[in-house]
Amino acid sequence: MAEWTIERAADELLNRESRTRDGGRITDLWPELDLDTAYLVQDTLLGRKTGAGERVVGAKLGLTSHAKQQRMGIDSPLTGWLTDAMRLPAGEPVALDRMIHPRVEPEIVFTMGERLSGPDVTPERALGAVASVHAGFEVIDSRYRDFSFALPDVVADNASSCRFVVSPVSLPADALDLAAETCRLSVDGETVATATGAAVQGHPAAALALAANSLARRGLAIEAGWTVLTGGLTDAVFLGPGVTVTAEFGALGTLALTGAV
Ligand code: OOG
Ligand code: MG
Repeated sequence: MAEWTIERAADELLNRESRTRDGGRITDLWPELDLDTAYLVQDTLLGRKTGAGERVVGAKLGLTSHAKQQRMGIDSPLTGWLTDAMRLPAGEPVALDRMIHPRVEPEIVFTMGERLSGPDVTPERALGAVASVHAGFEVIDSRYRDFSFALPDVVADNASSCRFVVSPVSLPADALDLAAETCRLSVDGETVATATGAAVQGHPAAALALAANSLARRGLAIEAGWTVLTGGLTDAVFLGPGVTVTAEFGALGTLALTGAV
């Protein structure tokens, strides 16, 4: 068997994605895959996608809430990339045929008005760079069997990114109390979880600052115009054909998503 390299790991994950097939943890086969190397895999994977014509439109945070950390068994937040191919229009059924085992999670989403470059970004400075705040959904899909991974695995896999939806309703950041913003998540009309914005790192702006500071360690910044997903407020829920997931936010409005039949 050929040796594991950054390129091979990126190709393995891309192959799983394009064949809609999951597989075992890469760290089981390549125990030397550490966090720094995993981010190089993530960037290589992104390079393959942009090389094929996709455009970077933002960044995502993952595992920023206790609910998500507990479910995935990993207590460290991470970042990943968003491309234009992942963006879905709000209100349309989501085609599931290219996905392995999709799950949906409600998130508070920022549109950036200014570039935000770490290190030492504070939540206050982060919020000052925001143009608007929105309700959103992330559809996550892991290229690992049963969403079972160690931190380097999920980092390499671009933080289980798959699709995202941003509500057309937007508010300026200073128009609402983001830590107190409520979210009720329901599946086919039945409430399954509730949370407030404080679920993500105490405040969504703290999550945004965390993203800027962690990207800065790799010489990267959050660019003006980008979309930033601040992380699932609640545990993610299964998305199947005909399943409707609704997130009722306090000030940010209600957003619903249905799996196409
Ligand atoms: C990892 C991605 C986590 C979030 O919002 O916490 C994430 C996973 O749960 O598979 O996107
Ligand atoms: Mg997410």
